[in-house]
Amino acid sequence: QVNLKIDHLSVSVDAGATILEAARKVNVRIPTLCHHEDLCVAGNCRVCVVEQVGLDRLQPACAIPVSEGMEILTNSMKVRNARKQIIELLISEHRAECTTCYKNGKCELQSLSNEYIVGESGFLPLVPLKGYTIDEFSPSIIKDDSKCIRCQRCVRTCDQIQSIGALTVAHKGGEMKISTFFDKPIYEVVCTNCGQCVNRCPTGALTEKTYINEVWNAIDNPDKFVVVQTAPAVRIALGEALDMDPGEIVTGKMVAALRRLGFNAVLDTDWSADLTIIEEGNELLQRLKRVLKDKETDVKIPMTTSCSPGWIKFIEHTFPDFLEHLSTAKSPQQMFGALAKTFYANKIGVDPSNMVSVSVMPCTAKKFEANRPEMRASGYQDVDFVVTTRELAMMVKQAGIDFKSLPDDDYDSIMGESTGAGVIFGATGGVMEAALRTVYEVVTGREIPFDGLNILPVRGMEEVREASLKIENPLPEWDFLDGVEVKTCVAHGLSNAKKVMEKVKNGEADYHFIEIMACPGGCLGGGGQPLPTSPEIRKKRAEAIYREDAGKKIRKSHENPEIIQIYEDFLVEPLGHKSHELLHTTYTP
Ligand code: HC1
Repeated sequence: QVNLKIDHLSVSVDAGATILEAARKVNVRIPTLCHHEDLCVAGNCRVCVVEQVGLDRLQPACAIPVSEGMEILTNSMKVRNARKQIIELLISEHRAECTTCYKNGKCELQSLSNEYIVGESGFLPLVPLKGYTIDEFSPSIIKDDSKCIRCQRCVRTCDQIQSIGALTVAHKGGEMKISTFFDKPIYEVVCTNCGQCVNRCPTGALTEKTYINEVWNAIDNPDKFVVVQTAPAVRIALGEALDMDPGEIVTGKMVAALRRLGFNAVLDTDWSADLTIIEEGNELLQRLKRVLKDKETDVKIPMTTSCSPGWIKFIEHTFPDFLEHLSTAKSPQQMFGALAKTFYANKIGVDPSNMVSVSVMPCTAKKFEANRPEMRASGYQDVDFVVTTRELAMMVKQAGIDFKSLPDDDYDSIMGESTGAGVIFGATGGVMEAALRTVYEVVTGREIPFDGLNILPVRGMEEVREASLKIENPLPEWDFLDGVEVKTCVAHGLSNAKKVMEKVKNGEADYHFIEIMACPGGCLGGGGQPLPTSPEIRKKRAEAIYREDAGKKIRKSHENPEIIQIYEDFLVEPLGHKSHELLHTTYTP
């Protein structure tokens, strides 16, 4: 332990802790910009400077480790003046169009300039804004260099959390900028559209591309029937953007809000998550049969999940020889979209050319996924517009809805009923848990032997988790699985996906099934979720997801009555002809 004083308050912290961490321990707030809890220290914005008694030079609190007997002043006149000048310099190079900026009210630079009353800065007229680029080509992300303060949070996110390096630092000194390979649009480089950079950008330099106006136009058009689906992880995070605390479950209020916004049908991606389990679970069993029983050698095991579009883009770029390991099942968003404009349109008597399919997702990559050429199985674009959790919150505010006082409404039917297995898709390990609940029961005729259906080994925030499950006394059809230890692996964040895939590539992994989600924590930590993000916030969202699961009457996908019904009415059987036409696809390098 190291003992020091922060603003005359005594504090003890572990050796190696920074001044910033010590200050937080005694509830002293030091402002930061380049610092982020998820990322390594950069120390390049200098906003966190503090005074160390006995030293002339100010110190960046985020980068300097504590030492015994240190005395730190975080709020002296010297510190305040320096901080104000640093903020003024940042503002002088920033296109400060705050009132019209998408990040207005959520911009960390804006908050600081407000706190330090930067209105009368001498720097403002001195440093003219240079020529800048606004890259709007991507369907998911907008990069506006004129608002970049070069803190490099995005660069560190792309490198450390995602192992991609699509964003890099180019040039030096005053010319320094955040760039891409040959300064190409992000749409043309190895960006996976995950939006983790957007979540950590302190200003409006990186934002999601919004489709709010397109959705309002569709709702206002009397000739259009507008259906909306809501992803699992939206219901446990939307409240954060509407003055509620992290971890509050707002499923019913969200449904009520969507109805008041004017959507014609409010349906649930959790329903198609249940459907995904049926299709993907059966695909896994078919692959295992072909390998273990029929001794086929060209069938790819381990099979990996395929619902995270950032992960799909990553494997396409980074491990193109392993694309056949991906399950052919489309993501729940896209299964829903394909069925909305076929099965559902037919059921309610709406011409699919007059249907507009909207999804609310925690994810920026879902915008890209909806636009992929593979996603037109209905004969139309299956999902027309994707809005993030943040965009939905904005629509709720635009409509003047008092979200907190809304009643709890129920989803419409059909394609609105879901199980606990569907909702846990939103947390890392959830797809695996949902699949195991169903697959084990299909193979043995018995419920999976975990207390209360909670398969704890696949839960949690550990970067890579492994779990195995021994099959004993299967039903006669599956006797080749008797005694087989089904080995599974779960990874979240693409740097962890890379570690797992390197093992697969090097023949060091004997897994049967791998779940990969592109974002830290899974979709609950997606690039479209309310700001800010931190390990603590993601933990609260995960706890909420599992509470939602525990509170569901039905917690296994194969017991969802609306899933049973669609096989009876339309799909006939898992992996059947209709399923292949609408619910499965393959990706080519
Ligand atoms: Fe996800 Fe999925 S869980 S990918 O994270 O499989 O975005 O929430 O909607 O499609 O269901 C996201 C979340 C989401 C799909 C489902």
